Amino acid sequence: MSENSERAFPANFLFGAATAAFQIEGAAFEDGRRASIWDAFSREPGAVIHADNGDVACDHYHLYRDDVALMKRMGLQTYRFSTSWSRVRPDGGDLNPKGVDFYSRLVDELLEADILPWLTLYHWDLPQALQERGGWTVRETADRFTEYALDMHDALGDRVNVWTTLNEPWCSSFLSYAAGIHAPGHYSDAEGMLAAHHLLLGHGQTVRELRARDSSLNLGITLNLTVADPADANDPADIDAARRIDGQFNRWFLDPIFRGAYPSDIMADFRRVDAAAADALQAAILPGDLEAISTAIDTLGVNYYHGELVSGHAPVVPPPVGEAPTDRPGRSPFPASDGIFWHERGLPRTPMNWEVQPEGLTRLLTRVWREYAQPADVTLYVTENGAAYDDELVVDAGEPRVHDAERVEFVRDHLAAILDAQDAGVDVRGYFYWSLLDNFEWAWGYEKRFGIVRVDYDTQVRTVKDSGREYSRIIAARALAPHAVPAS
Ligand code: GBH
Repeated sequence: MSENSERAFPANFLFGAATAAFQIEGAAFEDGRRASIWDAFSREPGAVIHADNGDVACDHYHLYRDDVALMKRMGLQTYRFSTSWSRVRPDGGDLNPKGVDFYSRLVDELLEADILPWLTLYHWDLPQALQERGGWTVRETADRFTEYALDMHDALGDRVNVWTTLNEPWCSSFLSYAAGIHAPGHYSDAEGMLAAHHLLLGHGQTVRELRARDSSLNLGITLNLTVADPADANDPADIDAARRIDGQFNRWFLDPIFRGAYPSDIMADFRRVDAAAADALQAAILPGDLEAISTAIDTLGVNYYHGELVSGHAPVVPPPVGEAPTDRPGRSPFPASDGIFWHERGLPRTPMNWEVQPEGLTRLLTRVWREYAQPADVTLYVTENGAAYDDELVVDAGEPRVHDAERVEFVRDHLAAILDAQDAGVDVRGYFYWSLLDNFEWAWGYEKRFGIVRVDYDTQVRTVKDSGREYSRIIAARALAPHAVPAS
């Protein structure tokens, strides 16, 4: 593809940005909201860097009108946000009308600004009361989730068309119940497997119920997907390592949703490493579950950050470690990662130690389109993609500015990767930068800044970064200009 020609996006392509309730709202105990697992976890010593928590965050609960006005000025066509279960049903059960009302006002504000609301029902903030009854390791939580979803539909179904059940169930199962680094911070492979199943069940039965209520809704799920490459494409041990990482990240979720079956090779791997855990999982999969999980969806959201280069052999040059900044020990989130090593390939890395690999997005979209989405008549959107950089606020000609040149390039390169996928025949219809705002980056607290808008956590002042300005120009032009426009 020529570097010098302007590359236009199709007319139906949507440009947006994403956030999540716990990461931006604050007002953690206002208007009847009660603790979620992240409120509880962030209070455990050593769980979150600097003991940061979500009590105030970006104070979006109070500043949402200003934030929507900012999105409008930036030219965003759509805004992906999540609703907080513990605001709406503070104990997981009874409805809190004040909590619902916040989302009703937010949606009205978005519609007034002509911004399409893209609603996610679960972005990791389970009510703590439900965790105390077993959280996602118990089946009841899937039923409570569907009830909560139906409450949200009662309140917003007349104004919200796009409904995403879950954000990244891999994170809210394996990272949370097996690796110990996300709430509730457990260290059990068996719990991770059970949580993943009950999350998927909650997804499937919610899609089924919402579809029965209103066939015109656009229903879907967002997965964190990756490209797993063998360090040596001719080495059987490396190929097997890539198979297992692909299987545990991608196919473990894609296959039940699109094909109604868990991948048998990974099920066998789980059994090989922990037969008791595999037995517990098999016992939890009841007749009808996979039919529910594979209920037809309209939209698959793809969150892409980086790929994985894996091997069956120890590396000569080990890559930097990318997770668990905290005092808590971290475990592997992959039950069957025995004998798998990550290798260094010399790609640039962000301060999260994540590789910057835009071409991985092209390959990922192409593969997911051909193997899963196209045969099922499902539309693809990139629902998250972004990077943390060590941004600095400067004053330039009397104006506050953030010259985040690396993020400008990151956004441009990933949008180009989407255009490359479209050139290869992939129907991908939108891009949401993660994130609109700097926000609570889970175990990293407020230390890592992903926003195209800077947040000053003392004053709550927002400053659009150079990347945000560039994104606005791209949206206005609906095209990638040949060279990075110099910061104005
Ligand atoms: C997203 O998840 C979240 O949806 C969002 O809330 C978050 O703020 C944002 O990204 C930035 O982190 O192989 O164990 O080293 C991130 C998805 C998937 C990215 C796993 C890191 C490597 C995990 N993550 N990946 S590991």
